[in-house]
Amino acid sequence: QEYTALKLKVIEWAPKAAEAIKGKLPEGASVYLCPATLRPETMYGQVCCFVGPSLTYGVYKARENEYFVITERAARNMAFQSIFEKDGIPEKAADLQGSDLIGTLVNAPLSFHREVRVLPMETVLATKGTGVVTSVPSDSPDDYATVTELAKKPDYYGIKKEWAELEIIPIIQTPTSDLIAPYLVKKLKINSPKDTKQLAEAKELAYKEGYYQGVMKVGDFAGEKVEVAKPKVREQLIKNGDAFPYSEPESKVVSRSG
Ligand code: ZZB
Repeated sequence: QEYTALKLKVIEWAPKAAEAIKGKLPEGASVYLCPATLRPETMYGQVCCFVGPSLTYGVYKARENEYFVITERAARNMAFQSIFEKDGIPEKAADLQGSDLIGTLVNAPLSFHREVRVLPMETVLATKGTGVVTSVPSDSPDDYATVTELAKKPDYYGIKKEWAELEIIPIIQTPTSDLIAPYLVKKLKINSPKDTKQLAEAKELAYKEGYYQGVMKVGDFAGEKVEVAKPKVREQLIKNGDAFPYSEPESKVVSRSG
């Protein structure tokens, strides 16, 4: 799988995360949460960044004064892809529990919402990508189901309701809708992030329709087909230093096509 790993710069740490990294990073270092995505063209629609609350993350040194928050598994992969200044064994500055990160404020490159919060997603897999997921509820049914659930029970999830209620802006027009994910979630009667079977079906439909029939509604490539715009948005993100290529070995268990 060839992912695009995005760099979401930490603006303000949640109190527990601040505590956990205290004294462990050089003064003035930049720290980024790095979600891996297959849909760089949807980055205009980011509304939050998900972590698995029960997963463990590390703060890894990428280069002088630059650190990435990702799973250890992802750090090991990156260390072999010349993503870090030093190849081989990744250098870890601190450990962070996913739950400690909830509420952290990050910058979201390209998004209409310049600053978004880190929120919990129970279905984040430790075995895929970086364990960090950027949330685009306009085009990802899983993301739409999760932000809907979070906004319903903010106290239960230990968040502020408004963190889960950022406006969902249409990014891609398809023959059925310009908000394909909410459309499919309603159509397939998906009530919660736990409806995993229907969500898998919705995801497949959203991928296919978005990729083959989608047209960009926003951004520098508005009016262009998604198929054409996707690599252009990716290049732009990488050129601006907001993202980097990250690949991981194809695994039967975690692959989308199975
Ligand atoms: C933004 C985005 C926007 C995504 C969209 C999808 C969609 P896949 O398809 O199963 O191979 N993802 C990445 N890492 C994880 C993880 N560790 N646990 C759970 N989900 C993860 O997975 C690739 C997509 O799954 C990634 O692309 C990411 O969400 C999420 F409009 O990033 B995506 C129809 C999907 N649309």
